Amino acid sequence: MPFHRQTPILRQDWSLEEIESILDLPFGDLLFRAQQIHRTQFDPNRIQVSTLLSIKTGACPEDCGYCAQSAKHDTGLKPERLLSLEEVLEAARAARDQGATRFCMGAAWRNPTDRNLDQVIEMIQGVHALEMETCVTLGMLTGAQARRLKEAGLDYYNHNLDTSPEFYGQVITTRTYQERLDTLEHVRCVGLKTCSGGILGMGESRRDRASMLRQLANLPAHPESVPINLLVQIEGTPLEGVASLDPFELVRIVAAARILMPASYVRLSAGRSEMSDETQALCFLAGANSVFYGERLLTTSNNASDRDRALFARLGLAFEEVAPERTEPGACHKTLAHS
Ligand code: SAM
Ligand code: DTB
Ligand code: SF4
Repeated sequence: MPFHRQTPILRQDWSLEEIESILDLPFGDLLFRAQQIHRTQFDPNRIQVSTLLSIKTGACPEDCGYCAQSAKHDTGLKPERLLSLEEVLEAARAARDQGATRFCMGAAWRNPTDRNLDQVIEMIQGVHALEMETCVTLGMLTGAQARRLKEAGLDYYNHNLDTSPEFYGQVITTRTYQERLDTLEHVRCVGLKTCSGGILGMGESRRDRASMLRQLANLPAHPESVPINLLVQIEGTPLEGVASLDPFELVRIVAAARILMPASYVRLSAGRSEMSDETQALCFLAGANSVFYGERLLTTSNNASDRDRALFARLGLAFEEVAPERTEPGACHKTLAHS
């Protein structure tokens, strides 16, 4: 049966109490509500798949407490230079041959230099020529850098809020929450699609999780893509050994993200290789409709592609073709004095 999308009701005025009461719903009621909304916006039996590649690994000056790539933590990771254009295109072709429709390139930078951007732009153009959607995550951007990326044909920029503003300082001290919001504004205001989400299981409270969702859902335009990562614990990072999250809490957060941001893709991101098939299936039922697909994330392993294909087949989920245009380019309500 062909899928007909309804006009979404989008709100950007969620209160923390409203979100907490959504999260407090009986599990069945929460999933039912998320499913109802999901089915007004998406074919429930299709999943969007993106493949990740770390184009520049390690030696990052930031101190993000979860990250294998911070130079401030002794994680044993070997830093690598920026990959060559040919290395990137070879990986993109392989991802395309496996069925991925979007290729996401990540760099361990606080922010790119203009010279870095010249090189990444060649990669974006090369991947675009393979008829894949492009996404990059390069750290903080100026308005002028965001504009250059847009002009180069980039589709998505990933920049996660990662957690609540209240908990942020316990995880990262080398940048502020406001700096994250500023980059998101630059990205939105040049008409790039935004990919922004966070990480669960870092020792944050339920209230922090609600507060992070509130930040995402109350942005001037909902991110087109919302990655929900489960912390991948890395030896040598400050967050190694933190108590693991109840899988039902993960499912609840996915469901709440779906309810708050009905038209956004919700991506079940890092941490899938530690989840059971049943947990992943519950997340898809709760409204997750995108995953990272391919054997590796940035520095850690992802689910094997054949395990993923088998799971999707068991659930009757088909890969989505290149996503149709869903939204008008980012509503730009400038709050910055200059960009
Ligand atoms: N350096 C850029 C930045 O931080 O924006 C881009 C790359 S960074 C690795 C991209 C995102 O990966 C982070 O914002 C975080 O959400 C996620 N991430 C990094 N390490 C992770 C981990 N160990 N577990 C889960 N997510 C992680
Ligand atoms: C996102 O939200 N998660 C991805 C991507 N965006 C860049 C990164 C996950 C990294 C997991 C840990 C690692 O492989 O180093
Ligand atoms: Fe650097 Fe990004 Fe890792 Fe933070 S998350 S240490 S900014 S690579």
